[in-house]
Amino acid sequence: MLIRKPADIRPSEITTKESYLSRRNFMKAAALAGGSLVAGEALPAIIPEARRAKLEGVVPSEYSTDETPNSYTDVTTYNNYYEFGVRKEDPYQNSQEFEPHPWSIEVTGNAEKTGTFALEDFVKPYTLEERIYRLRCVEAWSMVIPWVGISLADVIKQFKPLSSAKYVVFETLHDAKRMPGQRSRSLRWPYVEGLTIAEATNPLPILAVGVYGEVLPNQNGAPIRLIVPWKYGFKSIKGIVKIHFSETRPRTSWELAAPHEYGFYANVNPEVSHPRWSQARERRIGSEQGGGLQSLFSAAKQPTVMFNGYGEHVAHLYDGLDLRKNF
Ligand SMILES: Nc1nc2c(c(=O)[nH]1)N[C@H]1C(S)=C(S)[C@@H](COP(=O)(O)O)O[C@H]1N2
Ligand SMILES: [Mo]
Repeated sequence: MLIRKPADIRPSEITTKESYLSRRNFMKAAALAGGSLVAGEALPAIIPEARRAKLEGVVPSEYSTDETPNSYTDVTTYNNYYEFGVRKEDPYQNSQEFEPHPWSIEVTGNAEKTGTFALEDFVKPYTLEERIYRLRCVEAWSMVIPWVGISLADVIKQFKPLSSAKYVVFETLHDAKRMPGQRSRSLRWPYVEGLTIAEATNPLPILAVGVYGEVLPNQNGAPIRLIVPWKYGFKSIKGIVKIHFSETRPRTSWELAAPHEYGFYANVNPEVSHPRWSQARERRIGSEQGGGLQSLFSAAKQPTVMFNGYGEHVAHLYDGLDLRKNF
């Protein structure tokens, strides 16, 4: 695996892991001391338009993992985002010209409230939380990423879905002029993903607008993308322009591309192999471990955990469901 260093990011601009972690500990201590006080004082979410702008009023989340996050370079140069090309380095290399502002999100379907909302207005009512989550790609690699986002459950409740809304469907921007990967038929466009209403209203999923305390880089799905930490990475759709409350289950992009390989549920499951490879183990991405024992260690595969380790929060969603059939 070859990871290129972003040429136009000076090392001084990259948040060092040390300074980042000490800030994180400070935030944790503040949260423990102040609890709701800290959350109560959070500013309404404002999404600045400048690249790498800091997000204000971010509060730490109880759902964060204690694992050490991957470096900023790992998180922003090793990506899947077929709208900008199919190789891991393509999204970083091909998305820098992309302008994600202005941006609006259309909410349609079986809900009391629907309409088209400017990104600002869409995000404003909610608290920005830092959620450090593991991301497990179906390709058997993983990272730990300090996302910043808003609770998807809070957003969904606000639109008051009707009882006929059984699924929440998400769509990525479809604009081949701005997304060069869409000029090829690597997938059927627009990219579509979906969750059951129970999954979408579970406390874990977020709509991320930032990473490492800053606005989302284009390659990570700017300006807004989904994060569903107990599912394979492809469920975490980027560049969302549409949210639809549906009575019927959507046919998602990866299901359409290869139905035997990518199921609708896509729950991380070490016992159910992808038809072409095992899901029992995973490789933690690590390009900046500094060589020696550490890099040997990080290159080694580690066992994959059921539901990516989030079982206590989500296993009940699948009671009585055969997870081999419903993969
Ligand atoms: N629109 C869109 N969303 C997408 C993808 C994509 O190709 N297009 N790739 C998915 C896959 S396979 C993964 S593993 C994650 C990667 O997210 P990251 O690059 O921020 O780590 O994004 C997901 N979201
Ligand atoms: Mo993935």
